[in-house]
Amino acid sequence: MDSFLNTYKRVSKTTVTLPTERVISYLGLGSSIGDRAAHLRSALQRLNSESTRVTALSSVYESPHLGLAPGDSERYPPHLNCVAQVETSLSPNDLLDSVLEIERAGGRERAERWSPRTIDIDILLYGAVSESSPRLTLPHPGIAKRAFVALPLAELAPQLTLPSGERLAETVLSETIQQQAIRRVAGLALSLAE
Ligand code: A4P
Ligand code: MG
Repeated sequence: MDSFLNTYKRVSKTTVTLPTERVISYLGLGSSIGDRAAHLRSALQRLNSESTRVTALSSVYESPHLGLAPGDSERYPPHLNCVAQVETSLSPNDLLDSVLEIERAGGRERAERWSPRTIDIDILLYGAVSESSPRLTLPHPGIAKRAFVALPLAELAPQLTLPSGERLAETVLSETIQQQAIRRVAGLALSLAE
């Protein structure tokens, strides 16, 4: 019954309902300060709503802050990252509003770009949508350059083809990805049940 209710959007107080088209989207989550695993869990629980169902989760990965300048390792602690597959009835812009709100609820403060964060959520892919506006670029331009995105995403969708024409399963074998220091955190499985 729950899944039936989630598939149909009530449009009036009468019994009229319309099917809601849902799009598969992949979100990259990251946390680098405080109880990082707890920040990821809270964000996933907030994400999992009537409009946006979390349908699959990758493993959790730990890696040093990418873009670290020499001597900055204390200021920029290592991140935990994961990827969530969601099915959403929101438009790309509404999904961005929703993830920005979840970042705010998770204590995210924006100081400078790339600053340490309790929770960061990027929209990696939204169906097959390809667009670029000052507010939103889809697919996210960092997928093929960042091991902390490409590895967890490839767990969930190795068959995905990036705008370059490359399949994700090949991307993860590239030198760019393979040379980055990163580890899968064994024994830290995220689930919505907690
Ligand atoms: N924006 C545009 N496209 C998107 C999209 N596809 N998804 C805009 C989400 N947002 C998108 O983001 C700034 C603005 O980007 C948003 O308001 C939205 O309008 P932000 O989250 O405020 O800024 P940011 O995260 O500091 O910068 P940015 O460019 O998003 O950086 P990233 O890509 O998040 O990278 N190292 C490790 N190991 N793990 C990490 O997670 N993250 C970063 C930051 C650097 N190094 C890291 C990690
Ligand atoms: Mg971000």
